[in-house]
Amino acid sequence: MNLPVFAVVGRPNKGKSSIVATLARDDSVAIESRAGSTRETRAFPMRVDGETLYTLVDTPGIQRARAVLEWLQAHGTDAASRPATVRAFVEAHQGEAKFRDECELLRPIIEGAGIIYVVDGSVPFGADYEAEMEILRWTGRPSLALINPIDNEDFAEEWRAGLGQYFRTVRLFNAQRAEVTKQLELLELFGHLDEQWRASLQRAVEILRAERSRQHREAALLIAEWIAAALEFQVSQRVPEGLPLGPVQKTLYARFRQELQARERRCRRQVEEVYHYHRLQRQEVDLDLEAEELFNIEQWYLWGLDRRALAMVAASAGAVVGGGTGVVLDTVTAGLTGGLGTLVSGAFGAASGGVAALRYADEIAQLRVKGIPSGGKLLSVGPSRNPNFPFVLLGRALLHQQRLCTRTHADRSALQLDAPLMGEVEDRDRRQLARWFAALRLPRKAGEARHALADWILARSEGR
Ligand SMILES: Nc1nc2c(ncn2[C@@H]2O[C@H](COP(=O)(O)OP(=O)(O)O)[C@@H](O)[C@H]2O)c(=O)[nH]1
Ligand SMILES: [Mg+2]
Repeated sequence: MNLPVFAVVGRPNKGKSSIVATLARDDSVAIESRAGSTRETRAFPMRVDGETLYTLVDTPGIQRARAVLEWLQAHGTDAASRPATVRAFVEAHQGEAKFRDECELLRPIIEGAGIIYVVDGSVPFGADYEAEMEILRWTGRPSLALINPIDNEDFAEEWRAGLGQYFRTVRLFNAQRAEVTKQLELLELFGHLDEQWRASLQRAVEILRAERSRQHREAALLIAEWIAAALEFQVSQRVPEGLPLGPVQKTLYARFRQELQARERRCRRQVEEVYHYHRLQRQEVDLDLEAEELFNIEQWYLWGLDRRALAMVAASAGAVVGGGTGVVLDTVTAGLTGGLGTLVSGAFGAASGGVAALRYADEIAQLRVKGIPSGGKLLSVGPSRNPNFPFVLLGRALLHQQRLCTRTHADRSALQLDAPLMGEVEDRDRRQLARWFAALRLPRKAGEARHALADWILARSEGR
């Protein structure tokens, strides 16, 4: 089958490699601020489930267009023979150092690739670009031009007019930030330019749409599973008769915290894999159980969870549970280990007058001490009963997922995860979430709640 191949061409440092990375969804494509870093032509196939849908070819920058065009004009006879003249140029200059880059970038085109010509919309158009556009026209291959607004769009209109003389199709396309819908539009556009690729590209677009939905679904399930697991997470340790409990309490709480953090990181890596990010750098802050997020009333406001809302949420969750007392209202932080307990009372004492607020705060992870028949004690920390805990986990997971969905594989900046948690959860949704979180804590209802939560997360990611 004749699969579409696109050669991405243009001057050095215009975002060619970035467009290849974005359209091939490949974060291994080399992108550098140094001009002339791409010296070889390299093909990057776009594969879904092992099937190649189309191929992007990254090429070195055009630099000696005028000399090439002079050669072509001296050797070309008529318009019909122009593509053959371009081929003759490549054959005649094969291996010559002077035209090395030009031969490299023309080769895939004379072998049948379509052309994506890239310019920078933040610098002015100039007549000296005309030689290279003319060469591309000589190849006779289907083509379109993309204006990449590297710093801004200041000269986009000027470019549009200039490019319009050489290309039937000109689009503004941000190499590093183009949304998925924009990427798919571009593929469809190319299908219209070349009849023989129309069917393949239409199919590619359908497969990519389906893949996107599958990715959102998998990510939603991973996040729901992580939150469900976090809500039942517990660590315990035996302490032989006669040994002091204090030191064990401390290490046990540290373990609880570290393992939760590790699980959250694991969930994030899995979600990144789902969206095909394999070498992301991140700017992230680990889940901190003593942190503001959980104990700071400001953060609750961020979620719309002021104390009254939280009490309501807890009460409605209690109704679902059917236990009368609900999940949180009656418990006090009695069981907390010293350090954490002090911290909680400190934070809330200062913020809102002590015990009343503590009642809503609940403990993050209750410490339990049980006698065991063989002698000694069993100490356990968790699971967390704090009503705010799953909201914080969800907020962090949604932020991470949203950042992944709105970036491209050309963006090499660190993933910014130290932003505030997302705030826009509607009142109704918040109450619904609280009910699912309560149900997640009940073995009989957990499965159903996990699915409901995953569906809710999925609905939020649609359209991204
Ligand atoms: N801000 C911004 N920078 C870009 C964009 N496209 C490319 N760059 C940067 O420009 C430089 C060259 O990009 P690259 O894709 O390697 O260009 P190439 O030489 O044409 O392949 C890199 O530092 C990119 O990060 C863009 O759309 N926005
Ligand atoms: Mg490059």
